[in-house]
Amino acid sequence: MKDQLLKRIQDRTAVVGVVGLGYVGLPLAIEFARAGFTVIGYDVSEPIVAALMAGHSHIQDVPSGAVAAEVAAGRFVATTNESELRNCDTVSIAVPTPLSKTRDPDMSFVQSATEAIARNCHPGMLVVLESTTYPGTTREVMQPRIVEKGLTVGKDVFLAFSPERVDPGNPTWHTKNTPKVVGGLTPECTEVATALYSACIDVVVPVASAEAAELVKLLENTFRAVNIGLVNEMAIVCDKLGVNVWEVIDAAATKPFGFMKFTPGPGIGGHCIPLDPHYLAWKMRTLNYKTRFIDLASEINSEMPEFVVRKVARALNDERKATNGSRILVLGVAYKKDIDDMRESPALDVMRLLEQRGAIVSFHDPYIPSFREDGVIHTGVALTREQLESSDAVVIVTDHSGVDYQFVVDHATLVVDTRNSTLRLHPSRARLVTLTSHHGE
Ligand code: SAJ
Repeated sequence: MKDQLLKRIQDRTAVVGVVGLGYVGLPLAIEFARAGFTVIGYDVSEPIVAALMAGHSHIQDVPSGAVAAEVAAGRFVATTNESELRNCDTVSIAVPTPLSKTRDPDMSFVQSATEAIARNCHPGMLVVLESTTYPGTTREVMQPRIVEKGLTVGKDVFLAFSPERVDPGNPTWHTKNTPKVVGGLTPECTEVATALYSACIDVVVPVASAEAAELVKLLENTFRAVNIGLVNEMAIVCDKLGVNVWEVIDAAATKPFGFMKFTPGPGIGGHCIPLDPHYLAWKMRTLNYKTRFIDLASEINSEMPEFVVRKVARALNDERKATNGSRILVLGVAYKKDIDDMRESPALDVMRLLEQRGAIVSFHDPYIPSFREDGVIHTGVALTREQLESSDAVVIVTDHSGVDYQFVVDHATLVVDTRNSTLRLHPSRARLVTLTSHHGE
């Protein structure tokens, strides 16, 4: 079975399946199609499937032209019909792995995808899980469903984990040129999965097991969460000492070795960094171990929105204004610069906390004209001179590149800058407050 599948991968006659056509699955499907495979993309969303078949991409990093080209060439088909998976020789799963409100893994999407594949799997199939999850998922959650069909892993069916490393909006690193780690449940599984990804990704890095591959991803993202927590704590330290944290970090970053720059901010957002480390923390709790770095980083990162709101309140107070009743414009609400994604954005916390203190909050984000939260549609305002002049404070929460910050500081009266976007501007009308402008309470 293994040799037959390897040959079909080699000569591109293997039919490649991708389950979940989001910011991970769609770029991957397009790369497989470009490598010459026939690709079947399965998603539960009718609108997404219909749009893709009409040549429209819903993912910022995937141009519609790229989708249209592969659809027109007959190399990419999107479908909501799970029985199409029966025609696939390989299936890569890229579905969400959110956390529940109690910070426990929500494996429902992975389980549904696994069930769909189990109903349609056949001897000779390779299944690769890409969704970020706790170590052991591939072996403990997926394997039992697949082998129920009487298939033997490593012999007539192959199971592996390969973490996604998509960095939305990154102009340099894309699916094809970002090294891909692969770890199988058996050496044969690793071999087959390595052959598949080597067909469309420049560098593939096999590791000894699925658990190792699962942990690689969690180390990568825990590394980020912990280091962001460190610089956020440094911002609190600098605030209390009256030192500019950005100057300290930029000067530390001149060290040519042994240092990596991270920047403080209003908290962390996105579907990865705030969540992924909790998958590891959860798993280790089941083994009676407390992952203290993860918990501490999460604690500090989660308190940054409150830190920002206290900073705003303090700055208004300096002008004998209460937050209560003040008109506050939040500038940039996406979870990070130059993208249109709101998931877990700290801006949502900042706006909610300001409103809880009685502020009248509006927002402007060039990437997000409006967003829905808890069933309510929030619509942004235009960044006009009147809007700025009528605001008691403007809070820069996400530092999109395309915003004219000089225009902002020329017309606002007070600007609280949580991202160091106003560093090199000309002197202006507005009073500028940064994360560490005041001596802390
Ligand atoms: N952030 C900071 N300070 C920093 C870096 C980030 O406050 O120094 C904040 C950002 O504003 C954002 C959050 O942290 O709210 C996450 O930012 P991120 O840069 O980690 O970006 P993500 O979550 O979109 O994507 C990350 C990937 N990013 C990078 O490596 C730069 C990568 O870790 C993963 O491929 C991806 O998560 C994922 O899918 O796991």
